Amino acid sequence: MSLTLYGSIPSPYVRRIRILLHDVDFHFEVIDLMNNEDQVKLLKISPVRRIPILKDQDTIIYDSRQIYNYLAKKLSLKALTIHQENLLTFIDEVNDSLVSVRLLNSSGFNDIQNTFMRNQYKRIKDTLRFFEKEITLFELDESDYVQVCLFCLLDWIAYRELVSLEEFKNLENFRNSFSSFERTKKNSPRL
Ligand SMILES: N[C@@H](CCC(=O)N[C@@H](CS)C(=O)NCC(=O)O)C(=O)O
Repeated sequence: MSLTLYGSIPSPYVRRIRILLHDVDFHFEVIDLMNNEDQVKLLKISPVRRIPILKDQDTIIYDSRQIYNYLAKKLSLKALTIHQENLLTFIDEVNDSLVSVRLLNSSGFNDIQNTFMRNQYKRIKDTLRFFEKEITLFELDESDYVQVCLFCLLDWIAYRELVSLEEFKNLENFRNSFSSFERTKKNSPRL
């Protein structure tokens, strides 16, 4: 298999693709977003400098959802339904809000009363509350891509200590169960 995945180890967007490719032979090209040389390497492949990026011979794909859709065809996986796409959009929204909050915090903007910050935290909490209920409808399935993405988000939140998950008991149970699968253990950001 001629697949190369470019990405960092802690990124939840990258981890979902690594989990998806659990049974597939691929090259993982580590990009440390904090490293200047890696930033130069990244700029050579993408002007927007976001990861994950997948390269399959002459084909290059720049977004995790597009990567899923590409791999679903290539590997004969199930296409996502509209409902699954919607759940994925909710997961991505929380992920993006947390990436923004983290960047602002590391740039010294810690004022959580600021309108932008307040809006991000509202979105994050309300969507986690939504999934706290929604998850009761899921049957645990390590090959379900939506569950994979939700797990990557929750485990990244826990790893980076971004938001307390204490009030989300169902989500915490889900995260613990998912952590025990072989396909999630080997790409933990804690390794
Ligand atoms: N919509 C993109 C989001 C990817 C994304 O935000 N990746 C983050 C890492 S978690 C990134 O590349 N951040 C670099 C930056 O913001 O400079 C996807 O689904 O692939």
